[in-house]
Amino acid sequence: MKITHARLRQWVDECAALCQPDTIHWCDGSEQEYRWLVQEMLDSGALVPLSQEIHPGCYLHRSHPNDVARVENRTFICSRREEDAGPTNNWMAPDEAKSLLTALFSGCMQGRMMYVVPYLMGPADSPFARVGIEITDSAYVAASMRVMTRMGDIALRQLGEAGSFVPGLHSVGELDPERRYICHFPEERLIWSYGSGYGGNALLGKKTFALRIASAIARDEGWMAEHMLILELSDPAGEKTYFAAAFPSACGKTNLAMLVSPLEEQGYTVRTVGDDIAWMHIGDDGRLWAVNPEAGFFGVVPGTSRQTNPNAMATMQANTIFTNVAVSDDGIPWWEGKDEPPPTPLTDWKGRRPWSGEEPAAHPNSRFTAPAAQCPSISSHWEDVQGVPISGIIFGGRRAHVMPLVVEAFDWRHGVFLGATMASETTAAATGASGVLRRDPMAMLPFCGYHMGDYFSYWLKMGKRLTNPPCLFHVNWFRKDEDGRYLWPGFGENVRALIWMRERIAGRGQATPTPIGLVPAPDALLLEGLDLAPDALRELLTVDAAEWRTEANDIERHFARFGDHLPQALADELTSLRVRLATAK
Ligand code: GTP
Ligand code: SPV
Ligand code: MN
Repeated sequence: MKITHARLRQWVDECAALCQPDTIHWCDGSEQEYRWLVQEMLDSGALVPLSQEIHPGCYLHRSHPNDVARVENRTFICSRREEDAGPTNNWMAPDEAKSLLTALFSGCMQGRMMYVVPYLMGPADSPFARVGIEITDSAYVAASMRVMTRMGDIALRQLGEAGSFVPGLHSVGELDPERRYICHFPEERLIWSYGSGYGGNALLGKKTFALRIASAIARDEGWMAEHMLILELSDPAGEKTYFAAAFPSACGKTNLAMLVSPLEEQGYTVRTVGDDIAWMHIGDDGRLWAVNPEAGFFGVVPGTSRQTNPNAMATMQANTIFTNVAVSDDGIPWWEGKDEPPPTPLTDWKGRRPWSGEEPAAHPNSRFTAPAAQCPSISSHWEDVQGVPISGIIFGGRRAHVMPLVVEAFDWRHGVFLGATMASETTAAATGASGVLRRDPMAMLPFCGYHMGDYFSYWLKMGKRLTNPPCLFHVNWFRKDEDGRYLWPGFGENVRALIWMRERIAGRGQATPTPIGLVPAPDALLLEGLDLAPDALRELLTVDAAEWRTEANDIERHFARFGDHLPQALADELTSLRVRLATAK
């Protein structure tokens, strides 16, 4: 396709002059091109074929062992003013970032190919879709972008001769962790990423554009870019309710979006609209309408089985790039939590054969990259150009204690407080220690492209603009008993919490007020067919006032970080919580 967009051509020329690739390839997004990319990687060893009989079109990629997750400490918001990045982001002055990375990018593609990857975030022809262009020297990134986005000519057509696009320059560099920088220039709507080939660091449509840059664009334009799955719940009357849910990385979004309802016979089914990111706009009806900007899933593999997530298993059966899983001699991928025991001999994610058994065989953040259209539970509305109308927003985290199974906010403002004070144990999705409890507001701590305090204000403002706002909730599938066992079975059974939320939205379900919000009244949860000890249920719904008084103190410290950017309304919510707790048992 002829490139008629002058600024695009100019930017590509500038990047080529800087990086000095041997050749430049403009990706058209065709099947034939994808096959060529795969062949190049098979030849170079970047991909290993899996059993083409059992897993047609499936390959294994082993990333560099020092490059297996997002790097939050190497991720920067390069706004002109440091204050605009806020206390939760790393900041670097734009000039400093530009000169530092210009030196790194200089000549970095010598002897290599530069791929120009045009891509569309959002359904084709949607008024909410946006164009990005990623320049990369990684065939793995180019191939992954074809799965994860609508890539190639389709994006160039949408761009036309003068449309706007978000440019992103990426090089794997020398994969030196000390020379790894993921830089965002929110005012310029520009991304520069150097030194990583992994996931959210390198597939620039995802976290860097669709969340960090898009959150800044959305604030300026009156919409929302959120780290949320989107799902469709059908009830026995055939009515559909759409939920968006924000859980931190590796805390259950993909699983909830794809859940198989144990209550299908009773008429409750779930369909998938998106598993990671929601772009939401206010409709003429005063409701919030969400599109999934992505076209594929970059999902966590460990823990996925026919038992826990059969839809994900079916999705990754074919045409999937696996990253950092283990593999048997006959090309069958394996990971911790798969239904079958490990085959022997097994080659671990680092390529060591046989697997010693001392460390996990698959990396805890190993992933599958697969087209969304392959998901058996994909909703017939997943590519609707106007999106789907959201009736419930769910926040959630991974908390062994304190937080009940499900809570409904008293109103929007209180719901924003629940989101702003969310906490969760860290996971392998980012480098650093796992299992450390941290506040992760709206699951956006690593992804908000501007000051988090201003982001809270923006949420409050959106609530005022929505004449028909969604109800807000908080869930926790991960509460544990004294012996460290999960109290709640999770996965498909989570539909029971969704059904209660759906009933609340419809003005029917029964709730009991607690100091922290409304929990299901005794017997309000549909538990038919579930073998759950009455004690476990009681504990799952317990709000312990003493624990929560300690929690309130921690929330005060959390809020203190935001200084005078903290909206007064949220400080008032904390005061109200303390008042309610003071009179509680
Ligand atoms: P990102 O892709 O990093 O954003 O993660 P995610 O939020 O989509 O998380 P995902 O659904 O991939 O789940 C992460 C891990 O949590 C997997 O190992 C799942 O098996 C596990 N998990 C998901 N849902 C549940 C649940 O309801 N209960 C329990 N116990 N584990 C769960
Ligand atoms: C996450 O960490 O939230 C992910 C994976 O979805 S990554 O694309 O690497 O950010
Ligand atoms: Mn995610």
